[in-house]
Formats: sequence, structure tokens, C-alpha cells
Amino acid sequence: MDELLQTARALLARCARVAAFSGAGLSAESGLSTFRDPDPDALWSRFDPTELASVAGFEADPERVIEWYNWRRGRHAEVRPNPAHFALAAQSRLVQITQNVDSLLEQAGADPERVYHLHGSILQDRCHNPDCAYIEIVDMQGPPPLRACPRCGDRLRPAVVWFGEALPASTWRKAEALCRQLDCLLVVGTSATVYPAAGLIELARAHGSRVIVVDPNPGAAGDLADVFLAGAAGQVLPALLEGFDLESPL
Ligand code: BV8
Repeated sequence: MDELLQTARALLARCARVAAFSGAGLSAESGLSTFRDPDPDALWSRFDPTELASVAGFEADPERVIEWYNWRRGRHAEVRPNPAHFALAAQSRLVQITQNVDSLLEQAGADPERVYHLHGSILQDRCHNPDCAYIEIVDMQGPPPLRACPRCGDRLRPAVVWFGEALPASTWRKAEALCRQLDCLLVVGTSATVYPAAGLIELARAHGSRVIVVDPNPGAAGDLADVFLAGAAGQVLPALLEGFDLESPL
């Protein structure tokens, strides 16, 4: 690992335009389950995403979907950022493109303007009616049950992106534009299996970017890596980023 770590640091030292792209693995050491890991705790091995993270699932049983997200919100309220979040947040001029719906990067000090949540945020509820822009922050300690939108009467649901739903347009556009002008993309803790987000790695490579991947398991992202660092983000990122002041082109 040390030799590879030095190779990755030498690569980063030559890169003026860098960004980070993360998934559930970034928050695993904080105690938040990932989705597809080969461990019994992984969410999609315990729960069916078509029933709990889809419009059809919500329409079929909205109470159950809200209960499930409120259970995840309870978990979220109990956990804290881990050394990987702090190492990334310390790179204050770096943009964090993330698939995570948690706020651990921001809790670690990352500038919210520089955290692009491609799959939304579990800290807010929004109106399910696409023509109603009502959105509100949820008390993570005591999230409310299913309720009606105070503006249009439709149901409120977590402000996350469910399967089959479009990503937030302006956030996606910013992430795509950024990935077209990088020297290096740092990929952390994602199986790179969910699209269009996973397509950002190929997009960055297609525009000349090098790719560093940090993950205990190679997976789809590993296949796209110039340097693959096989390890846990909380252990690898502090050593990888130590002393750097990386910047993203904005
Ligand atoms: C859409 C939010 C159209 C909710 C989520 C092209 C090809 C194939 C399929 C599709 C395609 N295009 C679209 C699709 C369909 C679908 C899709 O990609 N399906 C996949 C499963 C095949 N995509 C969609 O439905 C998207 N929408 O296409 O809409 C459209 C367009 C216009 C107008 C209308 C409609 C929406 C996708 C978003 C779905 N929402 N989550 C919630 O959180 O509840 S996705 C879900 O998976 C999570 O958000 C997560 O972010 C995402 C990816 O998972 P990962 O983060 O990578 O997590 P995973 O568990 O998989 O991997 C963890 C990794 O961490 C592993 O590699 C592991 O080794 C590593 N790890 C573990 N511990 C550590 C670690 N790494 C470092 N350190 C550690 N300690």
C-alpha cells in the first residue's frame, strides 16, 4: 500500500484541477450501512429498493416508506463524521460530488456550496407533487410521520432521488461540467453501479482526467482506476491528502 500511496500522492501533486466523487462507503466507518456491500447489514440485502426507494413503492405504501426513511434518519442522528469526511473537508477548495444523502461532509466542515448531493438529502422533506416546490428541513431526532403538504395538500416525502426519478438538474449539470475539466478525480467508496452518477467516472476519463479509487473492494470503479488504493476511506484518505491544498475548477 505505501508504494501505491506514494504513487497516488505524486499524481495528486501534479494535478491542479481535482474533485472528489463519493458513495456510501465514505460513511460506512461512521456506522451508516452501505447498499450493496457483501455484508448482512447492507440495505439492499435487507430491504427491497423497488418498494422503499421508488415512486411506485411510495404510491403503494407511503406510510411504510416514510417509516423506513425515519428509521434511517434516526441512525443518521446517532452517527458522526469519520476521519475520511474530515480529510476531504479539510481540502476546503475541493468540490465533493456525492451520492450520499447524509450531511456528514458538511458536519466535518465542508462548505455546503461545494458539496453536490446528486441523490438529494435525507435531512429535508419535499412535496411529492412535481408542480409544488414546497420543501422543509426535518428534525432528525424526531422525524414526523406521513403528512400533507401545507401548500398543496399532496404528501410530503424525503427530498432524495428515488430510482426512476431524475437527479436535481442544476446539481447534475454542475457535476457533469466539472468532470469535463479535471486532471484527477478521487473516487471514494462507491460500487459505481447506479446511473447516471456512475457515468461521471467515465466522463472524467474521456476528458483526460486520471482516476484514483479508494475502496476495500475493487468493483466497477476499480476497473477505471489509474491508481487503486485497496483500503478503508477512514484509514487511507488522511494519509493520501495530508499536506495537500487541492482545488476544483469552478
Ligand atoms: C434515472 C437515494 C431517469 C435514495 C439512490 C443505465 C444503466 C443501467 C440502469 C440505469 C441506467 N440509467 C438509469 C438506470 C436506472 C437506475 C440505475 O442506475 N439502476 C442501477 C441499480 C442498475 N438509475 C435511476 O433510476 C436514476 N434515475 O435514471 O431517472 C430519468 C431521467 C429523466 C427524467 C426522469 C427519469 C436514479 C438513481 C438514484 C437512486 N437513488 N439513493 C436513498 O438513499 O434512499 S441510489 C443508491 O445507490 C444510493 O444513493 C447510493 O448513492 C447509490 C450508489 O450506491 P453506492 O453509494 O455506490 O453504495 P454501494 O453500497 O453500492 O457501494 C458501497 C461501496 O463502498 C462498495 O464499493 C464498498 O466496497 C465500498 N466500501 C465499503 N466500506 C468502505 C468502502 N469504501 C471505502 N471505505 C470503507 N470503509
